[in-house]
Amino acid sequence: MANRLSRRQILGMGAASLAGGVVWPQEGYPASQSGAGRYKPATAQPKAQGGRPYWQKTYSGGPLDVAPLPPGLSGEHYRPVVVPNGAALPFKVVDWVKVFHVIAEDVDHAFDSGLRAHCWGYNGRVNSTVIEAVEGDRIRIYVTNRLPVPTSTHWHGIYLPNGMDGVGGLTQPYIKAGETAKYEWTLRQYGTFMFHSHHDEMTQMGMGLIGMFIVHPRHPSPDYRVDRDFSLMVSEWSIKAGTARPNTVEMSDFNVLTINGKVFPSTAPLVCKTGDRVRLRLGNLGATDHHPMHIHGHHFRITATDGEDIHLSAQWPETTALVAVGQTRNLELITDAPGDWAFHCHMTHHVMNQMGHEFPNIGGMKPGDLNEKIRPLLPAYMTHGQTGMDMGKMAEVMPYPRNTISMKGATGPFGDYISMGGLFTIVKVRDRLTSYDEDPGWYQHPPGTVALKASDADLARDGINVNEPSTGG
Ligand SMILES: [Cu+2]
Repeated sequence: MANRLSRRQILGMGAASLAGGVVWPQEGYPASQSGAGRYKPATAQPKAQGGRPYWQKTYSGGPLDVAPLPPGLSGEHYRPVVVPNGAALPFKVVDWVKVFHVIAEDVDHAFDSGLRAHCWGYNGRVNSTVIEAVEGDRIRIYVTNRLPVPTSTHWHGIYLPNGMDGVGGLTQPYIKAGETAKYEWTLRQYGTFMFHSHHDEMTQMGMGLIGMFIVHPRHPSPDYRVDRDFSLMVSEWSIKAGTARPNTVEMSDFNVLTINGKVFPSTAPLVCKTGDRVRLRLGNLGATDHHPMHIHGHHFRITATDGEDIHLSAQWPETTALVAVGQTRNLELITDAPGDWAFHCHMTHHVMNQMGHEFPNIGGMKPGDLNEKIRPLLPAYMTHGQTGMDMGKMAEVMPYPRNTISMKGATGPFGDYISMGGLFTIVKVRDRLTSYDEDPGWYQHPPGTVALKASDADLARDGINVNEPSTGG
């Protein structure tokens, strides 16, 4: 029984905790140490018993009656995150309270220059409106519902009073069409979180009612400071070719995969300088798919989840991080290799644009003169994909319906097609930049560092006979 606390001890702890109230860590608190800057109860935590530590942290941010701190201000207390293809929501300060106004509404959204759809979004943007605040801030968020149906807004991963949790029908009444609800609490943690509709989620999140919620630490450790801090929300949609409204009934066959509501080539590049410390904050509020996000030419460390920072000794080096539905992951790296580096989901179907999947597998089929026979009837006909998906060629010759980006990628620096779409963007690392806000164009490779067609001289020097039978190793 030595390892167990007596009932009296437990009651005593509770009383001490209540009497002691709660304080914030003092200025200079080593936030990178255990607890990572979160505020702590004033009373001492119970020590490990019998050499066997037992769970002693708070898992919900501790007591609610913490006094707010002065509003943390951009430039003074934090460096704002970068939101490619999006923006942070403005706020005003009223009597030390940060006041935000979230508006759920119809948005005519462009996923790319070739595809628009009638979506729902927050404050005129789809998936790319970010709420940004600081640990210790008192925040008041008004949510105005301009949709034709009821909604509610959940603050995903955030410690708050139960009645502010935003689960329609469970913790609050619906926000009916035309109504405005008021949420208010004090932020008692920092990290990468999200917000989304929590009423008829399948429809409302599928229509676009999702966003990132970034909370900066009140006392950041030196480790927290990065040169580039990107907020990236990934999601998935079903929009059949030729239509202009997401099909939210779809359960598995998604064909438009987005970062901050955009597909490649409309995803804004992540512009960095050589040697920058870079944080990629990823969130996934898609319907059903988890996304293994992969970087080229570098590796990153997974430094935090939406639960908490991961201690340095436990950070996991990877080139691919799985971001499951409902998760956030902070990835950190040093961009020390100049170039245009792909950063994308590694599920091959998630880097395609608006592909339909309802056709037979004709890989390896010999179409003969089928194309020529059919073209008098259908001038742009091409047998679909017998040697793969040459998207550039298909985009040129295939007759697609209006408002469709089937197979669309982009022409790259060598004049060839980059056969990617969807969950794909480019980390552009440069030795010199005039501005982080401008696309620096394609990378200019130093001479001799591009894989080009081998010359006859190369082949002769190295004794490569391109016609010799392959040995199979
Ligand atoms: Cu994916």
